[in-house]
Amino acid sequence: MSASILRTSRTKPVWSALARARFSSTAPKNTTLKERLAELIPVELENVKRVRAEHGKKAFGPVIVDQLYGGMRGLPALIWDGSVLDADEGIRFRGKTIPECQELLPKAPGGAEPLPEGLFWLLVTGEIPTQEQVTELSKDWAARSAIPEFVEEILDRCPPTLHPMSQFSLAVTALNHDSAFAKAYQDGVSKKEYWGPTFEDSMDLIAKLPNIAGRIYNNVFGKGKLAAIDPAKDYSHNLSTLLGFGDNAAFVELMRLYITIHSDHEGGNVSAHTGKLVGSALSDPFLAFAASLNGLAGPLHGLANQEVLLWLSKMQSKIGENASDEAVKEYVWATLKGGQVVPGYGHAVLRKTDPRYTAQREFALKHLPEDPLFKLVGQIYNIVPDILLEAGKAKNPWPNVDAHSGALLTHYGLTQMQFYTVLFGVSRAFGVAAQLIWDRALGAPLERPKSYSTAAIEKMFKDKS
Ligand code: FAM
Repeated sequence: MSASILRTSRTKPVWSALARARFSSTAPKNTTLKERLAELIPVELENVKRVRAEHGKKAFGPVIVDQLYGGMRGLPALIWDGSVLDADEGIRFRGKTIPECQELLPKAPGGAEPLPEGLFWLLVTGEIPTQEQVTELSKDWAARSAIPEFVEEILDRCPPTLHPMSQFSLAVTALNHDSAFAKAYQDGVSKKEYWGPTFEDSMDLIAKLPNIAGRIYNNVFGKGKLAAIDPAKDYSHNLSTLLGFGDNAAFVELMRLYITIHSDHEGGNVSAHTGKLVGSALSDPFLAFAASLNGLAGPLHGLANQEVLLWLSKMQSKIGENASDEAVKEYVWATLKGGQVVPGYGHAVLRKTDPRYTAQREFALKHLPEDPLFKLVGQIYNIVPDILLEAGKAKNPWPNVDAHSGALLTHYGLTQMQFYTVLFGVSRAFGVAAQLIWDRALGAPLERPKSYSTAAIEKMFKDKS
């Protein structure tokens, strides 16, 4: 290890930083997120170098031809540090389950749900920040939250019939106008310094999303003038205020939980992988995340939260509210027989009930146990898995995150289902941004996997036989 790497920018020995980073999960006090990153990056660079030296030439699982045709399921192909998804257990953010995050991350005064600011710190550093560090992040994001006037104009000129996700993606793309990374690159910044402007863009990106989401919501659903960000309030509180729900303490708590659990789901899902892929071309974080949003807008991914509500309302208009189990079963079978998927059920990786579903169910049991839509979601949970098993196609018959979220939002009056994926997108920025920062810090290369034609595959095996 070189002498420069043995000492961090704050002249603390690297091994103490390494020990803290790996064996203690609490952030050292009196440091900002950027200062802490500056300490951790040289340590992690050394760590990656060691892992590659020790294991770089080892095989990491076989690839079979079906994986080339089958959407690359299970193919080990990416590094993603913020979270890892286990098929049975579900997501862990930097090694921590959702209940552990709920317990360990700082909360708002009087609140019980984690502040997403703390989750972002955890995703970036692997450490649990102090209450003060989280408050500083809230203030920093509030200070960065304004969006340029021309982006406001772009949004104001969108027809209300343009889907909120398309508007969201347009606005995030346009933020690239002020990208610190794009400017630094044009100015000839050294590769070693890429992470600094990427960090600044990532912070700006997250900070500006409430103003974009709020403006879309107000424009599309005719809610009038947008409220202002309050620098004394946390991120979720401000987002809630911009949507018109800031006075509802339970809704604000829901937003804290919602943003935390939707933030990251390892690297292979469409939105995360797209952000990483586009970022690998050194497109700035705004361009990379706009691409993530376009993937999230697909009905098999993030748009499923809208699809679930649509499916539930169609069900209610067809078989009525308080329908019998038999009537619900018939409706589910009709969906399958019509060649459609049951939205909110199944997953490409998970093979058990999604803990993000469970976290929302627990929230509902605490805050809205008698809500009719929540009860319907519970009734469906008791019916759909058996039907999917009997139908025999889906590898996972259990519910995912999207089966539940719309019912909670509807309860508090956020009934505009076309908007639901925008909230998912606000949250997903946390995970994508955290990885983009590390990709630039560790010098992640351009992604360029190898593709094959069917003819090439046939020829390859013919030549071998
Ligand atoms: N309803 C009906 N059929 C389903 C199904 C569902 N919920 N889930 C899977 N299948 C079918 C699937 O369409 C496929 O059929 P074909 O062989 O005819 O193509 C078969 O079962 C095998 O699929 P799989 O291997 O179990 O799942 P995949 O890994 O291919 O796909 C999902 C995973 C999530 C796209 C799929 O389960 C699905 O379409 N679910 C409904 C949409 C949804 O809820 N998406 C949100 C996922 C969420 F976690 C997120 O990203 N936000």
